[in-house]
Amino acid sequence: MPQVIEAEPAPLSIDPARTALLIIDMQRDFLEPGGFGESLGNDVSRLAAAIGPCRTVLDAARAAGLLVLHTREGHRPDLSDAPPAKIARGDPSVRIGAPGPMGRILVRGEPGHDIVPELAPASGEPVIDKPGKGAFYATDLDTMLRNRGVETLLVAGVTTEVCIHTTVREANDRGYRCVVLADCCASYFPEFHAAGLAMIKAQGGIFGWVSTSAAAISALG
Ligand code: TIU
Repeated sequence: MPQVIEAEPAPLSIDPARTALLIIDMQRDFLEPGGFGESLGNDVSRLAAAIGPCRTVLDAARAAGLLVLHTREGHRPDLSDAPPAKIARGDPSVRIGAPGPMGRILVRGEPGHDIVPELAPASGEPVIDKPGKGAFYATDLDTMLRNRGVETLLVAGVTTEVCIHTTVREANDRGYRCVVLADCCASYFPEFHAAGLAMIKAQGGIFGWVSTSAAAISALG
């Protein structure tokens, strides 16, 4: 049964059977002190506000039987999939692969790579490990979505102007309709969060739509 979700620049009709919730990189490495986000000089406490709204949408999506997918940004322990240009940023003592209080920074299998407990994936929910900012680059996300007939993505996670933006641009070019849930996303820079959302919905929705957790829950309910 199609449902209408309130969004900008215009409401959107979605078919829940062809809609997926994509939660991007809600990992300890970005949200907690001692991880990758803090190693880049960021105030990681700025991302906490997205956890609660993400959880309410996650609960609603599970109750509605939506496909839920989670992504994690990170690298193989030998860093063979980490471009040297990506590693060579910031303070050398806390670069990707360096030891930290949550294990090696941005490395798969380390505690910091885990999704925060509030949003832990449930059994059967695909988890996509991605080496880049975009969730489609060097992953099987597109294959999974096409095999399930997905046409619309409800997008949540961090950070708005980096991994959310890159993923939404990749998804838009692949033909998916992206509805970015504003309060389920966050940035270390409030002004980038606001500008990032404005860019998505400008020009008649050039990359997608912007909505809220409440609107998504209402449409799924
Ligand atoms: N630094 C920053 O804002 N973000 C990232 O490095 N990755 C994601 O956004 N997930």
